[in-house]
Amino acid sequence: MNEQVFEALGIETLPARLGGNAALKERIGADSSRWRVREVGDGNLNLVFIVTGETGSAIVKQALPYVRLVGESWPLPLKRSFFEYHALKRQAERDPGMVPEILFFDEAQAIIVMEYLTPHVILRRALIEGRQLPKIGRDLGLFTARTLFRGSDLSMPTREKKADVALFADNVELCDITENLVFSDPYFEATLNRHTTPQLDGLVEELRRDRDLKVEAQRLKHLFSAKAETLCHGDLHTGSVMVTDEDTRVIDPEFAFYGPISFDVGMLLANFWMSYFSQEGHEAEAGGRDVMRAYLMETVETIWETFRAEFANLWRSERKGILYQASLFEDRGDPLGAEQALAIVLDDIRREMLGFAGVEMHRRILGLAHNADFETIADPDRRAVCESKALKLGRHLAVNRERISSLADIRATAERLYRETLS
Ligand code: SR1
Ligand code: MG
Repeated sequence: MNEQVFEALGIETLPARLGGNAALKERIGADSSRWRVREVGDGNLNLVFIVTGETGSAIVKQALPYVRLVGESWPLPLKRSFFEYHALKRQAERDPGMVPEILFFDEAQAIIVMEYLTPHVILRRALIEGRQLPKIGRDLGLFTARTLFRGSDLSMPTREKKADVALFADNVELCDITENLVFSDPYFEATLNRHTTPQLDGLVEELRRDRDLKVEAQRLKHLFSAKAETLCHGDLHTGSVMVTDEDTRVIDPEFAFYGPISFDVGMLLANFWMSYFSQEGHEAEAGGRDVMRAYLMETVETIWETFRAEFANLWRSERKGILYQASLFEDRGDPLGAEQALAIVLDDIRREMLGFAGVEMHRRILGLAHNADFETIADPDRRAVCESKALKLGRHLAVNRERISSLADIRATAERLYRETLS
């Protein structure tokens, strides 16, 4: 077979197609006639297979030339697999042990063969079940600080960073998805939008008439498209994290792009806040998930505090790039100048991060790509109660982000919104 012609893998064809692959044979066993293949992809874009042989298992992920969620009417280039591979390589260097090990990459077939994480589960699923994972706050805080600091001009040699910006600049179509689906579509009647109707109709109309909100969403889009600060994961939600009680791994960075440091952190926290509001739709009796709700708020605080602390550590120990050089501060006997700059940089990140969180909460309820936290609440009345609270917090974050002084304030606002419809 000509390996240059793309062909989607299937359960039947995979052993014959990859049976000669040395890396896969070494990991799972050489006799491909004994391989068992399951397709487990439940994301919006790709095929994902678990392949099990006599000595082990591996994941085979293949991009399709279209958006799986929508179908062949929405073509999407295979090169996203190339960006995912390169992002995984960089993340593995910047925070070792936090992404799956890559065993093999075939650019023409858009195939990445990687470590099968077991007994890990998708974090979003665990949170829907009401499971509290003890390590995720710290692990995700460290991951975001390390990958985002070490991928920026605070750390990288500028020649290397600029070459990398050029490399990832070609991930145009995936950025285009985010630019439309996150920052614009939720705020008008875009064709692929959907929401829980008629329950949310009034609120949706109100949000789409909200001039302040639309202006903020466009300011955030401007940041997303113009602030090529660091290599972002690009789609860091709770469906992109796999967990056990002891281990946390971040997967799926095919949306990787050079953007604001604040982007990944904001997307991530938004998904914990959505989980917070969705718990009401999953609890067996009123208040049954109170402990879970408190855990989610504490996890948000741990992620942010860990991010800040690790970012500050790296600022003090690894600031070797072109920005805020030590030659201007520490080397001139002015360490306080560097601390002043750090405080300002972190404050900018915090204000941007809240805005990104706000629009992410909106697009998961109003746009094309919803999340299972809300979608698995079968009763639409119950689901709409949860979603409307999340929409209101999202609006508050996006519009008031410059004035919100602490995560404690957000927690108080979220708790007030949660209690709103309780009798
Ligand atoms: C058309 S792709 C929809 C969404 O799925 C991905 O996971 C990203 O979040 C994207 O926005
Ligand atoms: Mg994904």
